[in-house]
Amino acid sequence: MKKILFFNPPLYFHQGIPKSLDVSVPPLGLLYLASYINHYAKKEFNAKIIDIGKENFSLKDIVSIIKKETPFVIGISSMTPQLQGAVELAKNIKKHFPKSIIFLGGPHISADPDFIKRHSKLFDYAITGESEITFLDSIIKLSKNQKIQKIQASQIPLDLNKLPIPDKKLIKRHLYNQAESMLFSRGCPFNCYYCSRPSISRTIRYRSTANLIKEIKYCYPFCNGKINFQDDTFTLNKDKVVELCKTLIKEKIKIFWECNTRIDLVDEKLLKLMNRAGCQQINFGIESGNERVRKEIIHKGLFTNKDISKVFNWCQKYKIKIACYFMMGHPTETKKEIQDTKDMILKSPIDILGLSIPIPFPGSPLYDIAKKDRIVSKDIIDKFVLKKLGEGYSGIYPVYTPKDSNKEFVYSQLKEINRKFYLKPKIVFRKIKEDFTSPQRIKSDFKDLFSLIFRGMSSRKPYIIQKQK
Ligand code: B12
Ligand code: SF4
Repeated sequence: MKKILFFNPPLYFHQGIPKSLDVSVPPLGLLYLASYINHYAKKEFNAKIIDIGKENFSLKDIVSIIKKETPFVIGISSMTPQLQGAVELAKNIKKHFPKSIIFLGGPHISADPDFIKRHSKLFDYAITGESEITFLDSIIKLSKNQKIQKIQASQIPLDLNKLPIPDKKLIKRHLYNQAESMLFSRGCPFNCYYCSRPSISRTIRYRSTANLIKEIKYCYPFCNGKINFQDDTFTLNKDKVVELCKTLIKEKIKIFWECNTRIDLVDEKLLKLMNRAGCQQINFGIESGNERVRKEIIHKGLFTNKDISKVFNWCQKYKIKIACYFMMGHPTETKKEIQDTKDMILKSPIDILGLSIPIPFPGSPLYDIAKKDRIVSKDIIDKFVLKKLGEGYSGIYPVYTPKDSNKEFVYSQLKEINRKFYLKPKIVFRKIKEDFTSPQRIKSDFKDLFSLIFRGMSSRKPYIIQKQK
């Protein structure tokens, strides 16, 4: 039996010690990959997952793990922000085990396939996109001494029902949030200008309601019915959502869930039904309070500010918490347009706010704009990876800010909005109430709240204003 070892790297290692964002969401992509191998090739392979940041493994610990496990193949997953960690990990493995076979996969390589050419000594192979089928096919070929290409584009799984349910025994489940991460669909057909995600997969596919319900039942004991749907746009196919909600209600499956979607992809009837089926929170990507910016720059649907208020009213009516993502500093955005975003955030009944500044990731249209505006150089990724910009990601990797409003202005606005938002009595009372029902959160919530009020930034996102290099 050949072992396959998957690693989720931290953001970076500092003197061999992993440094991660304070996150508590399991690596779902790796869970899918490992479960697929263990299901379809259980006689030939045994796949395991090591979440380095979560388990706090140093580079030294990793050498011991590899010595013990003697994997046939190693798979490293990486988003762009994790690249320093991924590269240091691969370097360390190659130094101690020069004959090891390392694959790179995940969001970064999918958006920037040329990366593998520039780092071919560290990574033997790379696969872009959703890789369950292509990765298994590749390790089977390698185990038969057949050749495979250095970089391959995945054959994406078209029938999601054929993917086994992610096996939670592959991770230390208790280390993560209680709410279970789940997917009803995969693929994103949209073109939001700041996003590189469609390079993983564009074709939209849903699994059957019965297949999803099987996973909900399997996970129920460890998540207590709390589910976070990680789909990019959960209500893209309203009929599928209606079918799911009706089944949950009919079968009396009491779950408490949240999902991501867009303002123009919900209506009153749907929200009412979703809430009856246990939906407690919707995360809306709004990104700007100004209609010109949304229409001309962001390309995230053609909803108006009136549509936004209408949807907020329905959410309040059906007691669904409103979480919103906004960004400030879009290309061509003026100070007046930033003010529109500020007004929308502070005057709307938003319960949870995610406010950030656009980050030019390779594979996104913003990356090309940022190159043209000389905010990023052609070799930004390699400089970032080799820590030439500094160690870590927040405050190190460049953010985009438009000519009209400089970086200091955008950050000062961001801090002011965060402070005003988190000092709203409604928000403070809700936090206190939530902490009473879940006391283990008190320490981190208060640390975060203080940080938001005094620094204007979450303690989880330690942005520093730094000169662009
Ligand atoms: C859940 C989630 C998170 C979770 C953590 C996820 C985790 N532990 O893995 C949290 C909330 C912590 C998070 C944080 C962030 N996230 Co996030 N996140 C997601 C989200 C919504 C779902 C991920 C998921 O489960 N996908 C489903 C699985 C099936 O897909 P997958 O992970 O891509 O895996 C498949 C393939 O990529 C491939 N694959 C993956 N790994 C490997 C490894 C090998 C060896 C191979 C061969 C293949 C392979 O096969 C997998 C199975 O099909 C995605 C959006 C999305 N739809 O993917 C964004 C996404 C991954 N996040 C993104 C970003 C930007 C962030 C943040 C930087 C945001 C921020 N500004 O702070 C932070 C950074 C966190 C960090 N550690 O550095 C971007 C990444 C863009 C990029 N270029 O890297 C995405 C794509 C969102 C977007 N719309 O752009 N995120
Ligand atoms: S931000 Fe836009 S393009 Fe990116 S995943 Fe979400 S909907 Fe798709």
